[in-house]
Amino acid sequence: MRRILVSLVAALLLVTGACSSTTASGPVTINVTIAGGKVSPSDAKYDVSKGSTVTINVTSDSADTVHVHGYEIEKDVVAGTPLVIAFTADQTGSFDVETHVIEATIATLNVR
Ligand SMILES: [Cu+2]
Repeated sequence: MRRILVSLVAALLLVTGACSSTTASGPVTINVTIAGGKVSPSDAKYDVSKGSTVTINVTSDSADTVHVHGYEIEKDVVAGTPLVIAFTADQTGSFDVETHVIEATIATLNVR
């Protein structure tokens, strides 16, 4: 019984890992949609290799601000106008990407 449970948990981790996180080294692209006061993805985890380019494409139906913690990149999003934030992940650590108007966490970047 315990063994079944363990493999079930492992399978679940594999499935959720495949959806919400990318482990590949190289560039990371995150496509963000803010609509109706909700953000997608919401609280996704991304593994990023140090030195990789991170590109965050944001489209929103309302004005907001996107903040990449640690890198201190903060950009205003205009409703209906796509915003691109691109930077090199040259600091290691765990960094939240947030919206400051609807106060949501879009993603956490784990740079190592
Ligand atoms: Cu913030």
